[in-house]
Amino acid sequence: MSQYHIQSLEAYFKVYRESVNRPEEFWSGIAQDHFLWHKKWDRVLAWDFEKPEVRWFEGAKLNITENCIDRHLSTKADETAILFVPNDPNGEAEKISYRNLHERVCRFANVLKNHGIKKGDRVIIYLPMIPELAVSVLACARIGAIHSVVFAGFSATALSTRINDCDAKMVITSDGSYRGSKTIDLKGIVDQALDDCPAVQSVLVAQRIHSDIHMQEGRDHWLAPELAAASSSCEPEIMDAEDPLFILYTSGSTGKPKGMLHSTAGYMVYTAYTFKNCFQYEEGDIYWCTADIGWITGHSYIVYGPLANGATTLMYEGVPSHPDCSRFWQIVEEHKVNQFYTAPTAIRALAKESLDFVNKHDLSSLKVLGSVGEPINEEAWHWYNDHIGKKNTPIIDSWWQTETGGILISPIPYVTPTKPTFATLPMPGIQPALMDENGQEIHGNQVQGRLCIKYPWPSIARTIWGDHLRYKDTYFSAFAGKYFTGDGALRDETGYYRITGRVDDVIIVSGHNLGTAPIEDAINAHPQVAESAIVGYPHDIKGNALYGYVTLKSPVENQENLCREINQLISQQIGPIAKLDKIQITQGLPKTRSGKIMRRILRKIASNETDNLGDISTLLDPEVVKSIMDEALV
Ligand code: 7RM
Repeated sequence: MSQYHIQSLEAYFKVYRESVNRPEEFWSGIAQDHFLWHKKWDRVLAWDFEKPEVRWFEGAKLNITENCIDRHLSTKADETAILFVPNDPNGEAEKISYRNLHERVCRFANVLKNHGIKKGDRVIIYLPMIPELAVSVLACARIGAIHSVVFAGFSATALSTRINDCDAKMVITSDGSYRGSKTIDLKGIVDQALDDCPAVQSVLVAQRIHSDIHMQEGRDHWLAPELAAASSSCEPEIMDAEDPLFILYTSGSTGKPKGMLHSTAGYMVYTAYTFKNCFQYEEGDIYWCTADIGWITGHSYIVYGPLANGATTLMYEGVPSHPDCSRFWQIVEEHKVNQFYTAPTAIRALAKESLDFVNKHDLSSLKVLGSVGEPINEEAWHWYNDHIGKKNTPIIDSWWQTETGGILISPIPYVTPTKPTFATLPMPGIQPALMDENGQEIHGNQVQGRLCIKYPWPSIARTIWGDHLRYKDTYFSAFAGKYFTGDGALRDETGYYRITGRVDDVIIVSGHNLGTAPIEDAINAHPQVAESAIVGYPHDIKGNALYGYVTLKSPVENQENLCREINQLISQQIGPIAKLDKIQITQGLPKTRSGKIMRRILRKIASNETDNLGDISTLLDPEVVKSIMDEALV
């Protein structure tokens, strides 16, 4: 008997033990009972982290869209699969039932076929958060084409790099997108990108903003008439367990983006299982993840994980601040959202604003709050807990990566007691290890090191598209026989994990290992501070000294006092060793489009190495960099 749904701490420990002692039995039990297979596997797992090579459920045959759509039709055809909430606050939400989703995916799949797209072909999807985005992802999966979604905030250069890297034959886009009160000319960006992409044969264009765009004869096609003319049934392509499902690009610390390749069966099983447990999703619940489908969070926890469980997944087109900063809470109230999953950067931005935005809405439907993308600092955790969760809604601080496909370390709400800033315990099947600088595993509790995973789990990325050597070098070379995450973590006295940030964020000051997150927590405790980021810069005596960039909730008169108070807080909470040598009050921090602070750039500015800042094209607002360089230091 398999344990798909964990409902007590006792059950968690039991299942966890089994999953480590007999991983193959554990995962085949989960896979067996909860999915639709055309043929079961011959072998559960084959792996070798030296090569590296991982294969799950080899020999099995399936189609992931049958698992996400068709198999729910007999029981919930009229229930809502996707609840689409448009950018326009006066616009009406659209309920897409499982029946309707099935029809739309089939039509779209037939359009792809009509354009010559076959199993294994790569299709780039560059769309805003509109239903066509989810539908096109599933349509690719229906016919075995490999989708690669590029977040529709990336530039033409970033887009063309990705199109060329995976040799895509087709691009799916829209005339434009709404972003708050603005519109963005997506088709114009695609046109520019395609000047450098000779292999692209066709472009499908969804109409969203009704702008006047250029359509290139023979290459560009309006989507709507083609969908209307296509058949509404499409037999799923029967895929092997290890056939590729998608490529998703993630930025490396240097060089070109890495096209992480995920395969079919393991990804499906793991995202479905973790969705069910990490969100404790129950029949009838309304689940909302605020990420964009252009990120892994959207792939796994807006589309595949929820739909594989027959859930209702809310998809929001807009931004948190339109028409004002109450929008998220207004949507939660209006649609009675039960599980809400967002990023620390969004929480911090909203926490800066008046509490009236929150308090005028009824948030009593909420049962689970999630956080992902960055370490969630104490202050943001408490704000989320107190004001959104009203102190009685568990926060799951879920740690994972594009490479891991699904959540690896996270509390299970109502099961795992939470602890601010701790991602707590590994999911079943996940075997973390903390490593020291000499490559030795650090055993026991109350220890800190580099976070590795010792054993494969079903949704680990299988390779970097076109560059297996880079895959090996990046993830399997630092520590022999282990997957290296690039993150640092500590394990507390009870075995809970706290992710301290990328290992390159660890700063060694006078021989002391300082993580950036705890220092930032101390700074953020100051009532005037909105956000902060700490980096190291070379120092003759200490080796490294600490440089803090701080943004404020509102301007202060006496910056020197403020800086003194900040250092007092750090001294109290961590110790004088962690006091900042320099503090810069700044207008903004350089963030990637998914909300991660790019410390690499701040490090260069702090070290006066501004000649070569590296690639800043993935920044949300590249202008911020210049203003940081122009600001005077305190
Ligand atoms: C899901 C996602 C991965 C990196 C990862 C970490 C950081 C993500 C947390 C976190 C602390 C968390 N994929 N990260 N979640 N750090 N606590 N709960 O974000 O590929 O875009 O980024 O994000 O550094 O390695 S990602």
